[in-house]
Amino acid sequence: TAHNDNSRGSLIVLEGLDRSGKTSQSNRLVTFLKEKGLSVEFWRFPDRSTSTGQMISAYLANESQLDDRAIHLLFSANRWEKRSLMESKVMSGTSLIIDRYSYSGVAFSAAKGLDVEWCKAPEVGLIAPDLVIYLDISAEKAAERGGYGTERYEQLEFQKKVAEHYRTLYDASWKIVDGGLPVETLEEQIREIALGCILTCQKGKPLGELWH
Ligand code: FDM
Repeated sequence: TAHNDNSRGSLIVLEGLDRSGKTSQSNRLVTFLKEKGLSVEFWRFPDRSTSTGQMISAYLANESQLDDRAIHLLFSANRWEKRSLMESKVMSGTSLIIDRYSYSGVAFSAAKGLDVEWCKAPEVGLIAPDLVIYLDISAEKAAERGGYGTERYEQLEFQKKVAEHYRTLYDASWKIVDGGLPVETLEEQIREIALGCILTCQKGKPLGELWH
């Protein structure tokens, strides 16, 4: 993976249900890419460190109540806050491995019954990922993995609805992997897919925007 000085990095998103293994696979991928000498950072949404992130965090912990549309827009604003930094990182050659993005935004809010097109609208104009790796696992199987925590949304029936909505968001940037595979097998698959993407971006594939 030769890296010339002005080639751009990649925006790679991992998506999936709660307990699908996204976070640990994201971390493993970041470690691997760093060991290869690539410039890479791990990001996640929601980014709980900003002021919108703190409102989101309180909502998820059931410490505050918010209208479904209000929280949806906060999640979106939490991504908009990071848009310019994201663009400058990627354009200066750093790849970002991101745990959740606009697909979580739409799938979780739509699972509450909000209109999908309404949910997508505030995401339009955010940077489109070069690659979305979807860790496919049934809600039942995810729930068996040591159970859910206590946050809002960590419930079987709700997660089933989220899975249905994720399915409607698949597009050409998606690669679906089997979240039920052994960790190392999955890690290997993800490495290969990610390296392919990084190479394509280095060769000059333009950055896109959601939601075209
Ligand atoms: N979530 C996450 C949303 O509802 N909308 C969003 O835009 C994003 C990014 O927040 F249940 C939900 C998904 C999950 C919760 O995510 C917190 P983490 O990955 O557990 O922090």
